Amino acid sequence: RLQEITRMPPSTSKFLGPCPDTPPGLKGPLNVDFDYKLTLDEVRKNISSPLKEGGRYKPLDCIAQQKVAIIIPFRNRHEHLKHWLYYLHPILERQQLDYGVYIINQDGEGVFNRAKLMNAGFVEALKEYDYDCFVFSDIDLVPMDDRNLYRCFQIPRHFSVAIDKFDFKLPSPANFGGVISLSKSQFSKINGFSNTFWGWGGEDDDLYLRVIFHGMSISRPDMVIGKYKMIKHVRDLHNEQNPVNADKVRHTKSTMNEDGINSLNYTVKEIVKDILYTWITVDIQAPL
Ligand code: UDH
Repeated sequence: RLQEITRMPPSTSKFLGPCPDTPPGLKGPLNVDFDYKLTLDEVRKNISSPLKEGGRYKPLDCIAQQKVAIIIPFRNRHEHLKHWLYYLHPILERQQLDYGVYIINQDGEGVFNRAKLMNAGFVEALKEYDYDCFVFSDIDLVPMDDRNLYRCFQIPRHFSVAIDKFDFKLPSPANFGGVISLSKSQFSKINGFSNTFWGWGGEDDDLYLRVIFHGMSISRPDMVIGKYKMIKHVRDLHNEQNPVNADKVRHTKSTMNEDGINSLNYTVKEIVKDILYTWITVDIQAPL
């Protein structure tokens, strides 16, 4: 027995093959509810994946096909964060991703800017690791089927196509909000999100147009695999619907190449590494 063990190579990592296209451990449809009460510490204890500090994971028995940064825009949604982490870490492990979770926390009480936080997340995640795929996800959306693979595709991907709040129907064919992915090159090609959509609305439509105006389209899972539960909430403070935003989308074509990753400015106030996530507080110069 001892002989057998000593004959094994000292490190098996260089002998690992690529992970299969279809991860073998997926469960399909999942039960998702938000009725349980757990503290963040209980969530930490509950998750059996061998996570590394910063909410990082990679499969142990194969080389992941993609390196995926999950970027979540955030302010004052701690209950939602717990639910998201509780459900998503086990799903992402089963999906055999080499991934990291980035919570991009908007500093201060100024007007919220979801899209600018996404851009900051893209830049910050790339400082840490050579990610080739970016999943941008709202904190309140949990997939109800783990076959909805959080990875990148030949064209930008829209994951959250059938949300319970919208009767499991796609609100419009141009819908590109909620949970989406773009590869590093797709995101760079469109110059990321706009930085100028303050308050609620429009930034997801602007992103959709950026994709279309750069000659791409979007792909989606079917309406069974693309089911989501949204955590119920009221409208947040300082994220009122902004009537200016709808009009801005009419100018996307002329503004997109000057407004985005290439014009992004923000300052990092704090980076905290938890076992479940990397928490980055950013000052995005929000108007009060
Ligand atoms: N977000 C925060 N904090 C905020 C605002 C937004 O973390 O104060 C993030 C969070 O990830 C959220 C995402 O930005 O999931 C999108 O914002 P949203 O949830 O406000 O947008 P949604 O379209 O809801 O989901 C709109 C208001 C719903 C009012 C419902 C009244 N029944």
